[in-house]
Amino acid sequence: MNPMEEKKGRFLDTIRNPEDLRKIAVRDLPEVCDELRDYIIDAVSANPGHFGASLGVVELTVALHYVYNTPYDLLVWDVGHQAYGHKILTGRKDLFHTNRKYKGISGFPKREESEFDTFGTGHASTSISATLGMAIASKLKSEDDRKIVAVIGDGAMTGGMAFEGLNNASAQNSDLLIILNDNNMAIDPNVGGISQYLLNISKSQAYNRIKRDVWEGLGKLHRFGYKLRSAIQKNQHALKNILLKENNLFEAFNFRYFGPVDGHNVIYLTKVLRDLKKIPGPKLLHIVTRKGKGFKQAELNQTKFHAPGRFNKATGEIYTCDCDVDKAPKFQNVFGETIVELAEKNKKIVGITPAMPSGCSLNLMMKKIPGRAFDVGIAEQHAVTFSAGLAAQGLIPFCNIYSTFMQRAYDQVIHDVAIQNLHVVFCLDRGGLVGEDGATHHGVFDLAYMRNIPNMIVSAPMDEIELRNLMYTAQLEGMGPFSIRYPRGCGISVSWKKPFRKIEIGKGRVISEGEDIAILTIGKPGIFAKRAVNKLQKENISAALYDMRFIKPLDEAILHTVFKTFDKIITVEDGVIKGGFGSAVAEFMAQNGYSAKIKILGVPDSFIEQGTQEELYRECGFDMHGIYTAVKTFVEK
Ligand SMILES: Cc1ncc(C[n+]2csc(CCOP(=O)(O)OP(=O)(O)O)c2C)c(N)n1
Repeated sequence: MNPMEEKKGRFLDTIRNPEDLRKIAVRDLPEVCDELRDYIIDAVSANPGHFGASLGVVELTVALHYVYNTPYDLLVWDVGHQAYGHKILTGRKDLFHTNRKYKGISGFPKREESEFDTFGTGHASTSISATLGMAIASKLKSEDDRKIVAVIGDGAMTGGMAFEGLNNASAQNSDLLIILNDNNMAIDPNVGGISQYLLNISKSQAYNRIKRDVWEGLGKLHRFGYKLRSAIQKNQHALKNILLKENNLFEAFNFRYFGPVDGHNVIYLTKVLRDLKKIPGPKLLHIVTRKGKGFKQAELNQTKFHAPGRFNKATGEIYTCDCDVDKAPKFQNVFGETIVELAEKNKKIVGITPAMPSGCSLNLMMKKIPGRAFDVGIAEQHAVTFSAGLAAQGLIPFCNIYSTFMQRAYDQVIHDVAIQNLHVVFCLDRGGLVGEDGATHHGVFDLAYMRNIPNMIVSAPMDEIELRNLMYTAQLEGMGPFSIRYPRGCGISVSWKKPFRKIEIGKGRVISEGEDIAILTIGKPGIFAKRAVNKLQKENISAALYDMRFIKPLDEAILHTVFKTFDKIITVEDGVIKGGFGSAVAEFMAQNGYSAKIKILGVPDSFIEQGTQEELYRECGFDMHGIYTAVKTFVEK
């Protein structure tokens, strides 16, 4: 049963789609917003997901679906983590209790899920390019009455792609509305020149005074430009720097800039949007909102409540996860604590993250050694080339990027780092199947996309102690590009703070000897394989287990031994089968004239949706049970 069924909402219960919403009187929209907000709080406290961002855009969501003729008018949510209200208003209220669950609805907009999800998202800064494409398509199809709107946060606005979109949109002069949702936060506080610029506009008393005069007092928005200019003339000194076309960032891009307006006044927002509908050409509406609006703890602790996990909706207390109870550390914390330890000894070490300081735990270094750890904004390409620059001058950057977001910076890895053989250490967090975030976020491609780059060392630790030792090894003098990928979540070692040990490059290790079959693993699946081997042993199946540690260079000594000893080999990886670790082993076999039966366990050639990590490991067949079954059937054949 849908646990939300009992929740009563006078208006929300009547809204099956935006058409129902449009039947409600404007004066009642604040109540609709209250109900929608309550619904999100109830749902996300029990079934975790992204939280603060959706609360912040409740009024905007209601106003957009109220004013625009969705789904004919096209609405694109950048990143899409703030689209819960949108999902609830567009026919998915009754399914919302399955949000992010296995076989449930996705936590992000997804085209195949609803006609209201006009563009799939998950990674930041794509909305302007996507909506520009839609606007041009509408023009070419002569659908002149179709309106197109992108909603982008100030965090996503720091991504280079957003500016590539703005630049191109200005050349196309297309009919497009970009709504910039400015809450001065990414997941952590937003950083850089853009956020400062937006803050300056929002906080300028002179600007806000004139805005009142012009916008509310003098007349209609579509005459805004003219009225504003005459008002500016009266207040020239104070306003010149803020509003003139040459000085307003967005106006300089040929967008007409409107705002900032209060993004929590739903009635006013509907008025503004109605007016903007009448203005042709590229427009940008700057709204100011509060992340977590309406839930006190989320407003006060915006980073924690970005995606808090389960929490008590009455007290705001966040329930601890199983790892905390077990005291096994998360891999990200091992990274965070280890980089501080290493950087305190090796002054050349610097840390870089593109907007994920708390996600990857580089915030520990930012706090302890502030001058040497950098949050560069949602800018993966820049993060890599910035690291290359640091390395070119003799520093040793640890560039920590989630595996899935590193896809953005592939050319920078090759062109700026690998070709120049620069000593940059890539720490790819969230490698493998990440769980509830689903297809857009699984870090399953990195082993395949890193191993074909010359000069690159590609490694994946099986547990926390291995991660520490690989990080230690990677910062030693004489290294080049070095990639270390590790998964989301906890490891197994409760006491992981052992003294550092150098790991020989390209050297794997024997976990257990065996006779019937060899299992070769890379990364965390080695833990599952170890459990499978123990279980098989009780059934008198003797499997040798090797944790290869490196996918490049491969441990050829181990491989020669394995191919000489066994005719049945299973490889296991938490990544795509095509081009990954198993492929590397098969290539080795072919090139060295061996023959054996190889079974490759990993992620198949399809996009894996959301679920718990355990559910997805099982689906792909490389959890403990999957490995056990694969070995058993292989051996008994
Ligand atoms: C390319 C990319 N890098 C990093 C992320 C991780 N991420 C998800 S939401 C977010 C912050 C977005 O901030 P903003 O656009 O201002 O939206 P808000 O959450 O403040 O509403 C980040 C960094 C991502 N989704 N995509």
